[in-house]
Amino acid sequence: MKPRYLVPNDYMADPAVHIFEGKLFIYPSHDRESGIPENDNGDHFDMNDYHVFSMEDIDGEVTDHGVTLKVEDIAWAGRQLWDCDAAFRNGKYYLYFSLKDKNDVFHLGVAVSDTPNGVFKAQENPMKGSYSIDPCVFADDDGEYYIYFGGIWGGQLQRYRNNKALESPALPAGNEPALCPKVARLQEDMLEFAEEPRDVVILDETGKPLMQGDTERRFFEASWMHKYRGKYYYSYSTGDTHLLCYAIGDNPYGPFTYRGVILTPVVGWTTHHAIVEFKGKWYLFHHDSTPSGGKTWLRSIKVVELEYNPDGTIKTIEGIR
Ligand code: FUB
Repeated sequence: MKPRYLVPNDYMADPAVHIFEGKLFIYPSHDRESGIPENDNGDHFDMNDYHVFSMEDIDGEVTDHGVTLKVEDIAWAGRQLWDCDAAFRNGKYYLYFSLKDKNDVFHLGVAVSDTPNGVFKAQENPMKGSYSIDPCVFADDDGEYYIYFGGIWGGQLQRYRNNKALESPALPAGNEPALCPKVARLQEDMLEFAEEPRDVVILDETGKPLMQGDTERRFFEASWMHKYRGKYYYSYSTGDTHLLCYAIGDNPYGPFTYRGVILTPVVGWTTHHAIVEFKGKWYLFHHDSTPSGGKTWLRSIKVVELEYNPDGTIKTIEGIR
């Protein structure tokens, strides 16, 4: 399949994708030109609402369901609606989002709707004990739901250790184990963590945790989880080395063993994705900044087919063709 841009008339990024009601539903963040200069904190990603999109077929029409949640409708909001994800449980749809509070600290929020396309109503407060960015919710076959999250640099993960805020942010040294993304099982009401978040440990081929200096393999942001032939595939972005990578484990908590690159760098600084099976084929939804002429803060979502090798490894996709 030829890679396809999905929303050519606007800028959307960070796609999360799920099959609801037999259709593909896409939950992106909504980039806009705010005039804020680019910096390492990501201040240029000053997004202030979300749209939801759906498709009945991978090459079919993309329906824009309009604005489904806005910064101004979230009581605890400061600024910056970054990556989000959605889940369905017990007849309700839940939208998980990254947002800075009034003190400019990122937390995760939840908003609820009766339909997959929203409108979503946000809870009064952030999820208790949540921090950093990029929620990804995974529904396991046994009925449990898990939330993965975290992102370094502008995503603020370096401000925490053992789920507690540090007095001053600190990244590990290059020869120390890398900062890990987090995972927690969700409560049955889907509104809070059911447990303290745990580290998602990514191991190298010798069984040792990846080091912070291993920048082509260590975690930076953009968690995604999918299951293939009974194995758990945790995938993520390496941020400043611009790769989408994956690691395989035997359960939702890991550890996961690094297995390779899913997508080589694209045009634009960030790379972010979702992997889903739809009508018997697997797809990688991701974004790049080609349509905006390389402006990192104006990204466009696209889809391309993803293929596995017979041994369950993923065939690397070239980001720039
Ligand atoms: O869209 C803002 C941030 O850029 C996301 O939260 C990160 O994953 C990166 O794509």
